[in-house]
Formats: sequence, structure tokens, C-alpha cells
Amino acid sequence: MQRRKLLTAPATLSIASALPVIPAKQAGMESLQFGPNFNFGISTSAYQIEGAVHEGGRAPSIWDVFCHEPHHITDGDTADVACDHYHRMPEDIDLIAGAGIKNYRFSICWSRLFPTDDRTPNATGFGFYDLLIDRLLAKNIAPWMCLYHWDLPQRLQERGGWRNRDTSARLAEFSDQVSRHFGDRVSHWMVLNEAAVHSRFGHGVGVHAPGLTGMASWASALHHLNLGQGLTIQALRANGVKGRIGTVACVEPIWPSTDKPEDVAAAQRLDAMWNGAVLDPLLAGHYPELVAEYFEPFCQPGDLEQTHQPIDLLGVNYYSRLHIQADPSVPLDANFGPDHAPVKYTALGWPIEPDGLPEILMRITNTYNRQEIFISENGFATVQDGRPVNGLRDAGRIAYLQQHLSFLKKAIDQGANVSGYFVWTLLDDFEWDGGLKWRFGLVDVDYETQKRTPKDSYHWYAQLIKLNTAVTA
Ligand code: GCO
Repeated sequence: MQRRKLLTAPATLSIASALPVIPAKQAGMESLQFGPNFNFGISTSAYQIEGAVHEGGRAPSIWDVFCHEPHHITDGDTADVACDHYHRMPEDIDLIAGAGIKNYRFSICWSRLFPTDDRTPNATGFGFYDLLIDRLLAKNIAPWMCLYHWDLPQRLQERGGWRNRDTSARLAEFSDQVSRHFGDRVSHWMVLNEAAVHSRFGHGVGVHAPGLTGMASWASALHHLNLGQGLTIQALRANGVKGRIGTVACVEPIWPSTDKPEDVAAAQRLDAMWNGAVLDPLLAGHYPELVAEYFEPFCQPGDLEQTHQPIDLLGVNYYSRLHIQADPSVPLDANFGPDHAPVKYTALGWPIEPDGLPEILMRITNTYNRQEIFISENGFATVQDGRPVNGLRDAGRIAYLQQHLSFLKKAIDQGANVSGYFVWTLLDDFEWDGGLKWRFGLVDVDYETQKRTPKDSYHWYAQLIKLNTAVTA
């Protein structure tokens, strides 16, 4: 996600390569003990790694169309091949197993499973995910399946996509069929990934697929995502799936850049839009007052009972705080503003703020009745052209992960009910509008040869998991 699309990067970046180098073999792991029931995992998504966009009967998604239009993606990259995971899936699962990771969150590609219409399954597509899940289970890795990570079939976009209320029912119908097929083997079901980003960036400001803009477009897309999520949770429960049911949201503390009243008010509005309008309909059955008016044209009587469903656990993607100032030239009069010094940045210009993690976890804990949470994404990108000069020696990434894990522990000590932590991500992958240049993986991918090479952080994470397992076994 390009969190800073609406502003220019800070003039002086103290980039994370300047973080203290922590030797992978020490790295202060002794303090990172999370107990016997804690789930360490790793996350990916279908569109970002699979490639093979024309194979196995797959039809285009909105992202295929968006990538092939000019000027959307850095360097004109596409995900046509990406990490070629579709052909290299066994090797990639072996990498997960090789690090001792016992939980894998992945997403499924809707237009691979139902390319032509909503009722005709594509046996080749189902076969691919059957093999994936069976291989995971054979390696004793729990499959955490995300049903929708932004790659809507283009055929549904042509009928209005998420601005069309019917797409909510289509998601539930898709999930119903998928859960009947995989319901005996999936350990955790995640309905959506980051409805805030998908609605705002894809349907509000147009920097993600399907490239739409405007407040009405954003609000209708988000409401229909929320509704589709509620209907899906009910469908999964009705099918009696074995796995636990949840969803994934990016939840970030939103701070005003200054204490000027207009900046404080702008931060409150953005918080209602970014965090509240995703969590409240699901966990409390309403929209936040500050933005409720935008949803009125789309929210029909009874909708908020449908969106308000009990979940077993909430995935929280955390990268940093958002620092916001008033800016009348953008929707909601709220734009990114200067950060609070002293803050370090990743190479993407995202602030490194591990102390924001307990802040947001305690807020969720206190607001939503101690909801069980897992960290579904947390990770660190470098930006790279060509082959890595020193990309495998990723001390900055190790430091980032370690700092976030220490603050996660603080949140647990303060009472947050957190049962897992998943790193974003296994492989360097296709990072949406950032293309192939942003490298988040624990494993380096040479896109010329598709050779995978574990970085230091991969070995560090393996060691952390081993240490936790050894102590708790
Ligand atoms: C998101 C998505 C991931 C991203 C990751 C890094 O948060 O945008 O869930 O698909 O790739 O967060 O940007």
C-alpha cells in the first residue's frame, strides 16, 4: 500500500538502514517469549505472488486491467508473472516449512475459481488450491485462507463492482461455495483484507484498482464490502466450517500533525473514515457519527444488523501511525502531514513507530470488549533496482521486526488479547502501485531467474520460532 501517495516524501529521510545493526544470531530474542499457544505465521496474497494470469482457465481481475493501463504502476510493472508461485508453490511451501513457520495466511483468486460466472467452478483453479492446502497440511502448517484480497473478477467490475450492492451477495455466494469445498481443511477463514485501503485507494482516490475516485464511490464500495463481509460470515457459519472465522483490517493510530484545532479535527475525521468505518459496522453495528452521512444513501434498513457479526478473531495489519493535517483540497479535508520528530523511516518513507502498536491494540481491546486479535501483517520494505548489492544482509528488517515484537509483548502485558503474529511477507512480491521494486520478503526473489534466496531475516525468524517452541514444548 502506498500510504503516502497524497503527499511528497519528507525532505530528509533517516532511512532504516541507519538503524542499529542487530546480529541475527543474538537479536535480543530471549525477551521475545510469547507462550505455548501463540501463533507465529507469515502472510502473502494471491495477486502479489501467483502470476500465471492466463493459465488454468483464470479470467482477469480488476488488478490485471489496472496494471495494463499506463502510468498506474511504478516502472510499468505488472503481476503477469510476479513470483511465478503458481508453478513454484511446492518450493515456496517448503521455504515456509524450512523456517519452522506453522501458520500461513494466503488468499485465493476469485477469477481463478469462478472465471466465467458465479455458479460454474473451474476445476483447475480448485485443483491448485487443493494441492496448496494439502501440501501445507502435510508439512503441519495451518492454512489461514483470506477470501478476498482486492482482486475482484473484472466481470463483476463490469456490473459496477463494489459500487453495486449485488457484489456483496456475490462475495457471500463465492465464499459459500469455497467453504463447502475447503471447509474441512482450512484452519482460519479471513473474509476481507483491508477494506479501508481497498475502498479509499481503489474507489476514493484512484491509485489502486479499479482506479475510481470520489466520496460517493468510496462510501458505496466500503458499505458493500462491510455488507458482503457480514453475509459471508453468516454463510461460513451456516456451512459449519471447522476453522475459526475472522477478517483483516489495517488499523492505525491517527495523530494530528500539530495541536491546531483544524488539524485535530482533520485527524478525527480521518480516523472515523479509516478505522471506525471498518471496525464499527462489524464489531458494534453502526458507522461513526463523523462520517455516517456518507453511508446514508447506501445503507438500507437492516444492513447494520447484517454487518454486525461476531467473529472469532480480528487480524490487524500494522505498519505505522498516520500523521494528518487539515487540507481543504482533498476529500474530508484531511491529508498526510509532517510526522512527529524524532521518527525514523523505512525506505518507502513510512515512519517506523513500533510504539503505535500497543496504542492501537489497547484501543481495540478497550473499545470492542477485549476482542481476540492477531497481527496479520507487519513488515519492512527496501526499494531495489536490479539485483541486491547487499539485500540479503537485511539488518534493518530484523531490527524492525524485533522492535515491533517487543512492543507487541508490552500490549499483551497491558491486557490485549493477541494470539498471533504474521510477518509480511514470505517472498519479495508485486507490491501493488509500488510494482516489483518494493521488497518486503524474508526471501529474495531474482525476477530474471525466479531463484529464491533466504535473507538474514528469514533465518532470524526461524530462530525466533525455534526458541519459542523450545521453551514452550
Ligand atoms: C496491504 C496489503 C498487502 C501489502 C502490504 C505491504 O496492506 O496493502 O495487505 O497486500 O502488500 O501491506 O504494502
